[in-house]
Amino acid sequence: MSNLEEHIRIAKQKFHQALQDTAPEAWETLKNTFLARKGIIAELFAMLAECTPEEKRHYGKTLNELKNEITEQIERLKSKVEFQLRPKRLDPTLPGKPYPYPRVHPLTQTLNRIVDTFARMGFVVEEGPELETAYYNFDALNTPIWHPAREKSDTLYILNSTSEYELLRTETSPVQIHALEKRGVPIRIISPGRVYRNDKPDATHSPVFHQVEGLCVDEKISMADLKGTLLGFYRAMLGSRIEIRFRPHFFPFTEPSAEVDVTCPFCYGNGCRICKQSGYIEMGGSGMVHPNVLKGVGVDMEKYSGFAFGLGVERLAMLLHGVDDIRLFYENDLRFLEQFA
Ligand code: 2NM
Repeated sequence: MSNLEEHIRIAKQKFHQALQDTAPEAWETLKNTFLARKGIIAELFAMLAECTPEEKRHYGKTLNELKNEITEQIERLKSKVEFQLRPKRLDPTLPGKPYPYPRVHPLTQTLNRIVDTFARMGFVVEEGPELETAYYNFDALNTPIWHPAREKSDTLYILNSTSEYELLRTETSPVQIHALEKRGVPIRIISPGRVYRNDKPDATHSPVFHQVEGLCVDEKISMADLKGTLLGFYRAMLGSRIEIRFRPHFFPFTEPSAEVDVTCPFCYGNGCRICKQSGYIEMGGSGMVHPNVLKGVGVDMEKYSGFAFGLGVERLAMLLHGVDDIRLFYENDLRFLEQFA
């Protein structure tokens, strides 16, 4: 069987050629071709059957050496592939993945500025529940039982577990009643927070919005203190050229009451598209705390008087940033929010 030597030589050559031509990932096809039960090496071993004992010993040894070499090479390929596919370990020298830069929501930015401004004027933040009783939201605020604001077309009522009606506060004024009960007078607080109205959403209305109300009760507090406080506040928020204007109004909880306008920060009173040529923009309400409100919480009215005011956070944020639809603040569209870096 002298041509067995030639077959072995060819097989060896074939393997080295295949090793060069085969992608490492395809190591299994090499293994099948050469080492499988009916592969090339097995075929060569089968040819030993027709050899003399001396040839068997000689070629058997050569064949075993070739088989070992092929096995070793294929194993090398296999471990190379497995190494490349290994789970990647953490490389702390790699640059970090870009992470969205944290931004503060425009309403929160506005609220923070409002709170900071009043804080510098000596107001302390007071917070309270959003779920209220009619007593704190209406009765204690001198709102008569027949007042339209109490209708369920305006106020969102909730039947609680003991079958009594509660409501979602329509103002943050109930917080001020709680504070007066808890801390007494003198007091100088603002109460920022969420309030609820049974309103259909549109560009300027949302059933949930945010208010900041202020209350100052002390000896000899007058309407001039109210006006000076609001003037200082609006100038800090909108610029030192701002003036304010009080328009007589009615609120159950204040007497006298006034609506507060600021000169339009876009035209400074000359009239423009933003202020609809009026030169003014309505920003909130205010007044001297009604005697019935003070009486209700046991304040000595011979000694003390107070002013109160309320303003909408969304309204101010819209004015500051030229936003024309309140709903943009609640939709969480990043294309909108990312503009308030
Ligand atoms: C406003 C307008 C005017 C107000 C009154 C009180 C309280 F509790 F002292 F009576 N807090 N807030 C008030 C007064 C709120 O919002 C438009």
